[in-house]
Amino acid sequence: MRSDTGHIFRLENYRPSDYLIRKTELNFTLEPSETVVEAKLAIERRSTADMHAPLILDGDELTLKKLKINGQPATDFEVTPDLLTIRNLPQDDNFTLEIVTAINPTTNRQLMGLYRSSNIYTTQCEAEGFRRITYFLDRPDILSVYTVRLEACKQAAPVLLSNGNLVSSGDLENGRHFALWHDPHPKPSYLFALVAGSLGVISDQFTTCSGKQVALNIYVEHGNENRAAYAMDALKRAMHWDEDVYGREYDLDVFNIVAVSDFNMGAMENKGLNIFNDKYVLADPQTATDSDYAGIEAVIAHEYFHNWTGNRITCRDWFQLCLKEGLTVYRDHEFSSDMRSRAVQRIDEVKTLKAQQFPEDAGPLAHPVRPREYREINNFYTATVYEKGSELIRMLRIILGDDLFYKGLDLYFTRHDGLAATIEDFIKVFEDVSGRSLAQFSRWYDQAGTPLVTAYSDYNAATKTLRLTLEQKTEPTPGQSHKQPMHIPIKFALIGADGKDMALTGQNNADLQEDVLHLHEASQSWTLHNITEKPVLSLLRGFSAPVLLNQPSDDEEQFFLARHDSDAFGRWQAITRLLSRTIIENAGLMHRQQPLSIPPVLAQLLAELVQDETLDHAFQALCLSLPDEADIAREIGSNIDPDLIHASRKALSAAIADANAALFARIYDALQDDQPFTPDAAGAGKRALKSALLGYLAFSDAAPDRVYNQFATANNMTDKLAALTILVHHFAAHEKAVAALAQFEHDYRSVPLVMDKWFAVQARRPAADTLETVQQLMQHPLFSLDNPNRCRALLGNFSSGNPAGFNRADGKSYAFFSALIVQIDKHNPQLAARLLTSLRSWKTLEPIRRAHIKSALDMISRTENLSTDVRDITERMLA
Ligand code: B3K
Ligand code: ZN
Repeated sequence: MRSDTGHIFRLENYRPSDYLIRKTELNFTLEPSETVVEAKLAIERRSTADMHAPLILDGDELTLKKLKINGQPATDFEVTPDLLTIRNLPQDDNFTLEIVTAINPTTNRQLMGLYRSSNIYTTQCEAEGFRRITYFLDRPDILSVYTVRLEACKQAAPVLLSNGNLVSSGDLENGRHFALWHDPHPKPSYLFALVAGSLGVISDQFTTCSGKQVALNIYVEHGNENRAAYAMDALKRAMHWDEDVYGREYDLDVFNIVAVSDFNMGAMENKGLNIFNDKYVLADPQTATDSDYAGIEAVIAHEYFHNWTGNRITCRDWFQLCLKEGLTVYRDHEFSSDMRSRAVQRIDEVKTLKAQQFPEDAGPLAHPVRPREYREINNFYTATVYEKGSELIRMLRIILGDDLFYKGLDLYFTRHDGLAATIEDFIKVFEDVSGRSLAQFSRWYDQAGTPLVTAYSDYNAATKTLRLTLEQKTEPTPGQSHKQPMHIPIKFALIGADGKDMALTGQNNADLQEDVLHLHEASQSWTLHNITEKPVLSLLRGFSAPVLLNQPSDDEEQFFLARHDSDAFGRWQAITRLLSRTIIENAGLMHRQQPLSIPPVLAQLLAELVQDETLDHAFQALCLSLPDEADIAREIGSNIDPDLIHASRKALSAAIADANAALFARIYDALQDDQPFTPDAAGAGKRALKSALLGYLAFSDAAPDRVYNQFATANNMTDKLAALTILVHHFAAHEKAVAALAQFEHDYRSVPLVMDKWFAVQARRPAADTLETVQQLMQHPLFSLDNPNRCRALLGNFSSGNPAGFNRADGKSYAFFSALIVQIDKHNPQLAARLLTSLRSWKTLEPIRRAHIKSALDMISRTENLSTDVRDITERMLA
């Protein structure tokens, strides 16, 4: 492993490279334990560079076999596994460099660079994996045209793929064969990919808007071919959508996707050759849940959309990561909204943002959407860069309006096509098309932390005016003690007693569009005229800005919004607020050993919602699901006792279940059907509602049998897994739960992605002895610390999906978990560092647990030879 240098990379130190690599020819002689890589690079010295500037190429664990300059063996160079420095280069500004390296794909357990997974050679180069293949200027502003020749044993690797279009292929002596690929689009090294092995394939075609035929292939492990149809369908829909909505056409003859089982993240957008984690390709009704289907649709689209936002226009440096990621997440969110229910999609997005990004922004790992410094770039593929990055694009669209937003993007695509760009370039296109300054808006990229917006309103019946005041405040974050006011667009409406939005025309205020308040100052007021009755305020509609909203308002107003807000998001927000308040209040009462107080109107509200036939099932399911324990913990913010939150939340579920037992049972029964499974949004909504109801029915006497019945009779994985989860989480020791777990294991032993669900369900059981269960499951023959999906299923779900079970007051889970992080770090630092971020909110826990976590982090910190990845996260968490 590359050793930790402790070096900190800073945006302000960016400078262009002295040399460019115009062409890259690679020849791979693929062998499991020694693959030889011959690189021939057409180098150009920049006109601004010093003639004597050395050429310093990045490497990582490389063995140099040969080095030639203009065909002659090089003499003046220094080489280590991590660096190749060449001096006294030819006077001519253009010369060729030939580099031969040898690498071992089989022992590469980091899953970066070239590695073998289930006998398939595959690569992952983003962010800095290409330097594990050959010495190179491994930085995103070095764009090169690649020609790649692959050679391997034909029997072991009948499929040979790389980026671009296939030029030629054929047989060689000794049972070997080759393929030659050429990618005409200059690209950074992080988008290089190759795949070689024995794979099954499903194929299709796409005709682009200008009539070009594109061959589409999805390669999978043999036997999985019949589980790739949904991914193919999603790909074609994504290709159409990008043409329709953004005018973006695909630009090669072929688009290949390969699904592999050992992959550090979800997928990778390599030019013309996307490589995916199995999880985001393989699906059929028997093995995939509705959320798996939605995930496949979103990730297939996301990687495809990168072809323009990321590949054709890439990032100048890694500080600009959000340039491609935030924008592409925004695009995949919009795609999913168009494919499914927009309101439900938006609520899901906000739930994810709040669950993943808000805690990051509120804790020791907080960083701006565009960080200014990093020690290990892999640690910055975060919810802040991705999800908050996407929210910034959404705000930009609200601020500019649709027309200027699309005009700006068109300009971005023409002005920067084929280049490596920055956030400043991106902002500039919108300033140019609108003639407006976006200087204040740009602060969103540089200032970390979630702004808290407090709203006050004052209605004057005599003057028929409403005075609205909004204040914003952002708490200090690491390295940023002073925060400046941001431009925050707050969508809003005033709702009259009849439950309808009031008309808001002619308000004559520059910072008030029809339905948006533009907050620029630390505190700002608006006076609205001709308001004929005291309205109820619906604020932050559609979650128009990634802020925390503090709106002093009584429960009555929240109930009103829960019933009448015409914005579905606003409605859900009001319901969630009411449910959270109740759980928090009762946690306090429990702590003081006082009787609980659960207003019956809450159960009544949910009963009304579930009977309202104008609402779609998915939305009803969202309203019925109580806020997660982690959501509640975030609302409380400090001195958290996860046991109290768990108990209080459960008490509220029980009370709602009790009050609505007959109604919920009736609706649940009415939702049963024997229609064949379809993965569309309507079917998914129905299943979500059914399982939300079943969750409440778990509190009734007949529960285990009823839940087991859904488990046993389900014709799809969504229903089956929902039932299994309820059985295991509510009735762990009950014979039905034990039987269901055993049956599930028996039925799906040979399907790793489904076994991940089996591991996850057990890891998420909210009980003190889940630690022992997890320890036992680590001995399961199908568990492996080498496989990221298995680790995330068992250890990720335990540490970040089970607040009550993981946070045992005796601290034993923390000790166990931290020891494992150290162990995983030895072979897969990225995975270890990512898992470790589960502890990012540790400072919000009550003092006893906090002290235990501190010791666990101290133990990691004292460990020698930690990777840069884990050292960086540990030190920032302890700072
Ligand atoms: N760009 C990749 C992520 C690479 C992560 C490297 N540590 C997938 C994506 O965002 O589409
Ligand atoms: Zn991406």
